[in-house]
Amino acid sequence: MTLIDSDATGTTPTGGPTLAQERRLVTSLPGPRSAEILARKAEAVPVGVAHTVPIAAVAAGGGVVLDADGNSLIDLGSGIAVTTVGSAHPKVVAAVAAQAAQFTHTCFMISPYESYIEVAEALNRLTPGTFAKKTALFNSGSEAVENAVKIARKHTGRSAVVAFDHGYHGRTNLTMALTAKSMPYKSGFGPFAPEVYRAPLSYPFRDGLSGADAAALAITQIEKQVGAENLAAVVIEPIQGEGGFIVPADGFLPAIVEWCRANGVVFIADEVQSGFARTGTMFASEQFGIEPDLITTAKGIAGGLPLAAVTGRAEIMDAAHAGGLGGTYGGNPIACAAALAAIDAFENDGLIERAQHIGSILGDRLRAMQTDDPRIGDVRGRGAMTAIEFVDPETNAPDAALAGAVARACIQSGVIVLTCGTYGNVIRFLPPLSIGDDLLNEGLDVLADALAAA
Ligand code: PLZ
Repeated sequence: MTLIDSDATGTTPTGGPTLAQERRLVTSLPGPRSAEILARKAEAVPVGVAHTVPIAAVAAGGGVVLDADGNSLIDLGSGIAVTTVGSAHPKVVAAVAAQAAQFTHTCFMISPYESYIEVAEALNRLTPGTFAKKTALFNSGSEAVENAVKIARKHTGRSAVVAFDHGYHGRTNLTMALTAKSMPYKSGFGPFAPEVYRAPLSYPFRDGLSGADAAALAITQIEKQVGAENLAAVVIEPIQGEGGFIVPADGFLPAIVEWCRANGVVFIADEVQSGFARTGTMFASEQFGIEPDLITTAKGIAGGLPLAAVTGRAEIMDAAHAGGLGGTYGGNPIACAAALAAIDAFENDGLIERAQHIGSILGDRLRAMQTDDPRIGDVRGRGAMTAIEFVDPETNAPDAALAGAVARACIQSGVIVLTCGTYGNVIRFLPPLSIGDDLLNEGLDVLADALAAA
């Protein structure tokens, strides 16, 4: 496993400084240097751009993030599921440096270059479904989702779009409309894009429904409140990210896909968070036996560089007229070089197996904690995308205060964890696949201590 060995040392291919793979706190957080930088942040950056870990990062790699005071934190967040191959994967670092020396930009809509086409070919090959596919590249997950909706509308000649309860699709105007949660994503930022409708999701821990029953409920609501003949697309995360790592009951997603096919509705899987080996398969859709018409990707695609994609059936992707899709930076050559290096790592460094292995450590340890502590109501997710939902053991009511307290305690002890969920009562684990087992286990030890103390 070359990736783990080389990246876990933190050694750069050019022989740069090594990052010790350890949790090390030399100050309380923030330390004095970070505090100084964060004070400048408060002066220079608007409050809307908030942060959860009170440090200023100066380096990251393997399974750690180093701050300006020399603290080394265990990374169980990957910058929200982005640095899946690691924060400084040697192949990515080398590809970025080489491409930057060659050219940084021409604009693919002006002078195309091969690396964009290679990324498109790789995504057409790697995404579920053996049908003919095409791919367009963008800069962010939100932009990919926006463009998937544009393509679906042009293809169908219809305008309505259905998203689901707890869904998260971005912060732009259309994707805010698609996103379910008001605070902090939407509140005060309307009016939102029209013709967006919401359907109930399968949420096994809370609705107790079979996949088939949950799908029937959603489909009836869509038929009655929207009408299939008006509907361009259904947009859904196969496993929800920000919404709480909700894994739908078996059969839910296939039933929705089948209904979409029967009604000429484009099924869009938003795999921005769940894609690229994170769940123990290249894409989460594979685990539910579905072949989306369109699939949106970003985050893990390019080892930390901003890149996103819409991949899907060639005849749908080609519905948009020439010049109808694009953007100045979409498929930037440095981001494409990084993506090709990351995809090489996903395919050749055993990262899918690594995600499965990390998932088994997370699952075993978190379920053991749940057995001892009824405040953990649910352990769910797949692979290196696993979470725990905190509840009041008597009533199952969401316990956001506990999730927040445990997350803050972990961070203060040098372990980066993220919360999520509509009710804010979920702690999610998204470690880079370059983290070592020891470090991951140490992170979970810290979690167990934080939980016991809370
Ligand atoms: N679709 C499924 O998870 C981004 C955003 C966090 P962008 N999720 C993290 C935050 O507070 O902004 C995301 C996602 C899914 C779309 C997006 C949007 O991707 O690259 O952030 O635009």
